[in-house]
Amino acid sequence: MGTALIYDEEMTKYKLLWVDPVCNIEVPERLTVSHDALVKTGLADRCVAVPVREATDADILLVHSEEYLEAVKTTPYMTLEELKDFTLQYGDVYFHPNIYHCAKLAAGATLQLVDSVMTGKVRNGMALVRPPGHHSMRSAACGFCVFNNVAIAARYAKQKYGLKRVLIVDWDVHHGQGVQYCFEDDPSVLYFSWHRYEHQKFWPQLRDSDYDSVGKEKGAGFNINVPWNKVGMKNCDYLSVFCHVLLPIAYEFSPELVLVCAGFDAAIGDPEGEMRATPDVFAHLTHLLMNLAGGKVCAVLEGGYNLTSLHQSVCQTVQTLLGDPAPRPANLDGPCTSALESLHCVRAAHRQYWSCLKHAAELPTSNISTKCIKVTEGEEEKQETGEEEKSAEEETWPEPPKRFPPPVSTAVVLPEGVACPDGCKRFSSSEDPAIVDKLREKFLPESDDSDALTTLCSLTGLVEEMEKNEIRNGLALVRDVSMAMMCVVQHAATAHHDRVLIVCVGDAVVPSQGTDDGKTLLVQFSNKESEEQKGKFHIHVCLKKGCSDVSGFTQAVLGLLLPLGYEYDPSLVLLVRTPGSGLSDGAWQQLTGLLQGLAQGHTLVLMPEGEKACVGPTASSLLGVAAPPLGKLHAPLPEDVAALERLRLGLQADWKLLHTTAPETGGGGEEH
Ligand code: Q6P
Ligand code: ZN
Repeated sequence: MGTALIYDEEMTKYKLLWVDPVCNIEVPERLTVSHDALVKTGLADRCVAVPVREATDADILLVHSEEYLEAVKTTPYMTLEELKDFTLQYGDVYFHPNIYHCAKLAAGATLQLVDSVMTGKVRNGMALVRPPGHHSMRSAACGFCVFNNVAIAARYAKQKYGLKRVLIVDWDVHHGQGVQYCFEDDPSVLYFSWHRYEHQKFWPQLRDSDYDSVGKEKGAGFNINVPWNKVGMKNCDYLSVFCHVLLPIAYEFSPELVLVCAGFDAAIGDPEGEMRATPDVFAHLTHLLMNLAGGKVCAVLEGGYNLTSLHQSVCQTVQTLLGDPAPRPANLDGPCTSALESLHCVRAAHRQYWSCLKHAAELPTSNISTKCIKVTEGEEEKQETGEEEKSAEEETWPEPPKRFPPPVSTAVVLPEGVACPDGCKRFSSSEDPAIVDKLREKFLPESDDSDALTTLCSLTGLVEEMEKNEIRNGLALVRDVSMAMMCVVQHAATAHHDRVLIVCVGDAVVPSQGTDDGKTLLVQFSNKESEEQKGKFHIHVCLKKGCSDVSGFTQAVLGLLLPLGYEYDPSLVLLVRTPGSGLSDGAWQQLTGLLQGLAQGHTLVLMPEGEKACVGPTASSLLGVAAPPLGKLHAPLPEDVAALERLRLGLQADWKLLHTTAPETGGGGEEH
């Protein structure tokens, strides 16, 4: 199951023909540099090349009016003066004799991508297109957009494949108001957008772009706007919104297809966005979506005007779609105050629609929503002084390091008689007598269980191979998970793993000694009454029904474990499943899949010998196969919601990525 790449040079064959400082950033080179970078890095070769096609009138009419389509159809025959005039009736867009042709190809390319994914020809894919789409409306071009590629694709997918739920994630830095207007009253299409807003001072300056536009009528709750009221948002701000807004809602919604309005103007160096997220963040944003909808993710290019950060971000996205491990997330120093304000407002606005947000702070948002009026009425908000402000174009950032997938994806340590799953490699390390002696002394002092010793020996070898990046991840069936866990943790410390995240599912005797030095972070899920918190690095998540309630468990994973994991930034993830954890295969696969965004995919899974049946599903998640969808989630148990919220609040002092509220509105947080 591959990754589709859809591109056609024809879409570079139109450009701005007159002087217009607003439109001169939308250049053909945006496509050529992106495509060239994919070719040069060898990524294009690894994709399945799918040809473009022209969208038909019927396709276009799924979203646009006949009058508008007919009007656009006349543009190829216009003179320069007529084109200029035609352009004037719309905002921030230009026409060219060849743009109608390209707009048909852009929409058609998007539909080809949807077809390739929906028919199972590929798992996921990306379409590099011009003109972009998310601003165009039923009867209007806008913001460089002629036809709304992604909106057309959503309607097409619903019609042709009978889909009931489509998620559109718009990570472009502008608000795709065209998409919002198209699906505002439609609960079958969930639209999420973050965008530079600055209390309505930033283009397109719409009141409708604020967090309180949640959708209308039946579609109420299915439009999610995250307005950025300051520039300079960073990786941490983006990831925080994914963990605390988008992912919980998306998992509750359970889409059958994910469409991404993949603009890259939210990246550093972009003159439009003026944000400061580095290109590698798109690897994580992509990865975090790849376990939704059974992995059916279609990314469609929208904006992105700094040619360097654009091509770097496109490569990060495509490489992640191809399944290569994401780079370690860097500099997650906590979301800024303004981002936390936005986060708080969005969660508050949506709490009545989504059970995952039922507990969202009931704190006031009015002081934030009215700010726009205050700001436009009176003095400009004063910019913080101190550091010299750099213009977006002067920003510099290191090129994202090359991502090398290890030669072996998944190694397994299994007892004889348990078959090695397809695609995995059986692992055993040569038994160095010195190491064997040490292991026996430490872990099996008065036993001559040579099988157990061999297993421990293999585990330590496996950890070393992961450290050397020879093996990506691994899975072991062991007799005593607690002992194996101790052994791996101790060995990891000597094998130069700086930090190990231990995720323990179910009740196990976990070592409490040595878990407060920061070298390990232990997060344990169980139904055992939560004893008092054991410190920053030993976190006990207590759920009433343990891990058997999928909703509560998912909520804990998305809102607690992921932010903790991202902030901790481990070099190894140790995922431990204890006997009788009660976790369903589906939820376990989601957990396994999501955790691989950390530690460059270096996850070692330890499972009890009795759970042979789980080897197959686990291996498949480790190999990068998307987890099966969990289905629409019901509301988690109220007592679990309350307990999780208490835990999150208690941990906020130590972990900034757990914040969902700005200091003035409650909670902690810091200005960047
Ligand atoms: C930006 C228009 C704003 C002037 C303010 C899919 C891509 C896009 C288009 C942005 C249009 N000018 N300086 O459209 O969202 O990036
Ligand atoms: Zn944009």
